[in-house]
Amino acid sequence: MAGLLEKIEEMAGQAPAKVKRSDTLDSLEEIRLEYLGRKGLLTSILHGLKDAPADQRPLIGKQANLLKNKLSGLIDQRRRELEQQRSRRELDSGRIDVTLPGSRPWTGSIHPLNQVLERINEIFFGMGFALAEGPEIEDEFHNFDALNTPEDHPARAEQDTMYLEGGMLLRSHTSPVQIRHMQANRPPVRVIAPGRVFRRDTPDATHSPVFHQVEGLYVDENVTFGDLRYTLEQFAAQMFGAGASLRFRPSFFPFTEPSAEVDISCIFCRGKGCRVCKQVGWIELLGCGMVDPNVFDSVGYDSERYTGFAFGMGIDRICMTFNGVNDIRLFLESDVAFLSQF
Ligand code: 2NM
Repeated sequence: MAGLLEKIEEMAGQAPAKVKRSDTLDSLEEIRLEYLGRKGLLTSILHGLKDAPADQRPLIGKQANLLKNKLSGLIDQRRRELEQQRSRRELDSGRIDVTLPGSRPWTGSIHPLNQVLERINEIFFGMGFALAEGPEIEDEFHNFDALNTPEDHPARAEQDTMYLEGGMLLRSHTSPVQIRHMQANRPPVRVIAPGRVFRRDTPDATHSPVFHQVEGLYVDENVTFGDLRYTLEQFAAQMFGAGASLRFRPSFFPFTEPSAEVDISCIFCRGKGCRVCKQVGWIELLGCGMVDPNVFDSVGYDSERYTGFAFGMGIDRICMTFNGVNDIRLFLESDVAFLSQF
């Protein structure tokens, strides 16, 4: 049975390499079972020894045992290596990699309308204006009568103004804040009144029954239309850049005389004409004028001694133009996906 010796020799040539190549503890165990298991190749040679010719038994037995010892030594060594690799991997996976980018916590942001409002406030504070605030629920006197608005003015109609029970209403502009401020303070007066205002409008992309205004009022002796123009031009330069120019168009408001509507040269095309200004080169910015003497009379100011200018602008439109927002309703919907862009 010279075949057994040759088989042992063949195994001795292959098995050690297989052990070295094994790269998992499972595959190493498979190799151990293949040779040294209860039905393994080497085990069955040792068991079959009694059938080999007597003169060859000692040699076959010796070679088989040598290989068995060598192989189990190699397998034990390889097992230790693989176990070491495994525990290193486990340690590595539990380690904190301080170079990994962190996960950013959610932070809130200032509402886009308030960003615009804060900027406007800062500019007028810088020119000596103070903040004035007042109630959103008003009476007809402060919202209309004191503002020289006649009984039959369309703005007073129920289809334009939101009336509440008991003759109260939701203010349709922030002018009543300035009426209250004048009632409580003597000239000189320099205030801006920002806030929420309400009109009966059917909501669409450009109309909202709730929108936002900043109004300004400057009363003293010798205040002129020139002061109004200079103040608004300073404001425009700081808000929109030194290149912005203003255009005054004659207009009408019950509470000012003369009155004007002011356009700003388009901040996107610098007046050349583009999509934003609808090829006109100008964008409507605000309304303004010299306070009507009747308004001063209704708050007890001497209209012979004092003059003043006032202006009012909608913040929502400015904010839309600034930010390329095409639907005014987005500002009131508290949609975090929209608001988190600002
Ligand atoms: C505007 C346009 C023109 C205005 C007038 C007053 C007050 F109270 F002094 F009479 N406050 N705001 C005014 C003037 C508002 O908004 C387009």
